[in-house]
Amino acid sequence: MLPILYSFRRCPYAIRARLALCQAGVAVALREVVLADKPAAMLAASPAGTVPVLQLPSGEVIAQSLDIMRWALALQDPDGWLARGDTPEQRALTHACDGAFKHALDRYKYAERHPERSAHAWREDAVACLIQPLESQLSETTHLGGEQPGLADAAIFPFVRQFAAVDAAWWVASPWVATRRWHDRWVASALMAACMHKHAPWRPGAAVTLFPPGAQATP
Ligand SMILES: N[C@@H](CCC(=O)N[C@@H](CS)C(=O)NCC(=O)O)C(=O)O
Repeated sequence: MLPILYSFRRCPYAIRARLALCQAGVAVALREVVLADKPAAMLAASPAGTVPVLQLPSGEVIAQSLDIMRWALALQDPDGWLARGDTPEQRALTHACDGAFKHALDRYKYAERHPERSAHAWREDAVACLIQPLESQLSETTHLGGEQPGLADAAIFPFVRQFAAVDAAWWVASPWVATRRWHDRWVASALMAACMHKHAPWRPGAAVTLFPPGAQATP
């Protein structure tokens, strides 16, 4: 029996979980979810109803994306993502990403729903709490923990991807050269390609979709 991953292709939390599972080479049965029509089996496993959710064969449920990343990399971590990418400084950046940055990103992205401030003001907040700190580190090293990527890079990148896409013309002309280079490397990576395949929504009784692509059901 494989662990089951309830996932949504474009969700940044689900993307970070898939990046870690793929990097670790840990096989799961992927169940693509439509957020407006969540499967009863997923809600039974995790009533909070957020993706990603990982349900282990033991019945244990991991419903936080960072916990799924750490679970996968604790099993197999061929390139040392945990050792390189989980320092206190990087944890602080990931915390800023999931907190203040995500808050500002949602409002920058859907500024019309938050007329109390302009899109520009939300974007300034997002830059101050994450993009600037990223830029100062990535001006020194290719990735957050050195020349090779680690956990924090994979945890943070999907959110920067979303930020960059809100106003792509602004992003490509922005002064965040090192962060853009880092973002572009991740966008073009084999790992992202493997994580972004499109899958039809899962229905009870559907054939198993193995993830990462090419994974073997039995070791
Ligand atoms: N803290 C959670 C957050 C996950 C989350 O908020 N995912 C969003 C999708 S990007 C979600 O499922 N939202 C519920 C919904 O849209 O119904 C984690 O790290 O996994």
